Amino acid sequence: MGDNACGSLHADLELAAGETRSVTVLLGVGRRAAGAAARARFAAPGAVAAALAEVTARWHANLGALTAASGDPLFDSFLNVWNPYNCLITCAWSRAASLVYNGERDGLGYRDSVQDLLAAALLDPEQARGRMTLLLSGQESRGNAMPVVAPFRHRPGHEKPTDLHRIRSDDGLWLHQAVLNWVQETGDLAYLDREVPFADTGSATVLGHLRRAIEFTRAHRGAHGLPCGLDADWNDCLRMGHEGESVFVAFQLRQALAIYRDICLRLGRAGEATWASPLLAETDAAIARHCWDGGWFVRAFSEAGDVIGASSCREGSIFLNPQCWAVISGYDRGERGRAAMDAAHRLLGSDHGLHLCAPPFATVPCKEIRAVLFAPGTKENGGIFSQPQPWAVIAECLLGRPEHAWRIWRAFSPAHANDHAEVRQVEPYVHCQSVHGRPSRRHGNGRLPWLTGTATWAYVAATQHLLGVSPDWDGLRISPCLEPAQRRLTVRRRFRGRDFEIRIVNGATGVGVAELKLNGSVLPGDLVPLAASEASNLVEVRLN
Ligand code: IFM
Repeated sequence: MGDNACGSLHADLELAAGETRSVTVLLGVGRRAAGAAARARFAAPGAVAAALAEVTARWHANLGALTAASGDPLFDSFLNVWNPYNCLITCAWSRAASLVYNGERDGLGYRDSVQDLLAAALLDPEQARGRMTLLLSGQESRGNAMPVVAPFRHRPGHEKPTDLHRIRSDDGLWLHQAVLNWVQETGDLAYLDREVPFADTGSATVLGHLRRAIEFTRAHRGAHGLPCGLDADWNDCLRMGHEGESVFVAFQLRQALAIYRDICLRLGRAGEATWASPLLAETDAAIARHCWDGGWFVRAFSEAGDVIGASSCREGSIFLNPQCWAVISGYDRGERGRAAMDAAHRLLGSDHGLHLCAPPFATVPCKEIRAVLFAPGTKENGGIFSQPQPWAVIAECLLGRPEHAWRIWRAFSPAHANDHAEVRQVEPYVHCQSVHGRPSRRHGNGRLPWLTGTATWAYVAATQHLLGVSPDWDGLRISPCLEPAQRRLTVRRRFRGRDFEIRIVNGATGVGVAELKLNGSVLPGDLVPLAASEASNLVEVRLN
């Protein structure tokens, strides 16, 4: 009748006083012979305990990649255990095994799976490399990505090209940040020159794949010179029309171009960097000309020429994503970036996080904004969508505003919701897709736990921006963003096989490094250079 299927097993045991017996329940999917082999293997005494010890050790190794002692036990327990666990489980299952999707889809949703790599790069770089290569081979030779890559039947070089009307405009542009982050984490620059097939035909180096994604986006631009919305962008419900334009994707494009240029400079490919620079300037100019509404950035332009997410709109007059991405993409970290985020706090803020848009949709045609199908204040229709919350945290850290950043963090953090669990309803150790917004009678109720891109972004926001320890080409970049009350904290992090204990002492502002010492020696700037480090290191940081 549409609810979730449930099976149960039971075994009757009669125990004498003091007697101990063990029952092993073996579950799996596969061929009969593999099942028989597994049964034989685990029948041996001690085999189950040994396998469990192996699994436990592997999890500890993964989770031990980064730990923090911040003085806030809720922040620490979530960051040290549950958030990375949520990230790796979400990455492994992607969205394929989700009860939410009722098993209707047996592949990896492209955009979500690429974003999952951001956390996996630190927690399990080898697993991330395999997944990244698979996803790169889900990019088609035109530069777009297949909406779903099904690992078990994926045949790189032989997939049918996706119908242009089914292509999502954002998919391929998540690759740039994911690849950069992985390469900076591992130091494996050679990966950028690895040849990977396209899904349909031909192949290119990883760097070539990144260029192709940019070329595709540039080849599909609309009346304002901004990227076309195509089937949808990150927001599944926003149907701008094929020729409509997405401001969110425009920010993604400018970020992709900036990353591409930086990678090329690093590789010494000046010609490629010179290709990207004017395109970046052109993208910025189109954004400057068309996307600022006076108080915030608009969300999109429909094929019919209507603006979406502007003060003139009666429904959906402001959207959260473009405000965050104007800052994240590096487009504006000054006056407009601050004004845009201020508008987001003012018009979208609540105790449970920032609403995705407001006011909710009620009368727009469903074929333009599918969110109108959801009750006001839920999901994409003005709910508090979880994934953009860490984007807002990151934006505030990049603006150097710790109070805003930490306030948003606490508002959407599952652990911090445990004191109002009866409202949140979702387990306090896992992120959920969205929370009912103010227009809903259930304001504050969380929905759809586990398989959400929130996990990976929350991890990035906490580790790289709040704690401010990020992988860079030559070492670890230190840029914490702390509230005045956070006087000192410690981060332990693995980086390219070496251990770093980073002790941070706050100053008056909570941002900007005043002094940095590596193993007792003062270093200039905010980079801990790998070349100057040892197997085990003490980093002492004093903030401004
Ligand atoms: O970005 C999407 C995601 O791919 C699936 N869940 C909903 C998100 C927002 O529409």
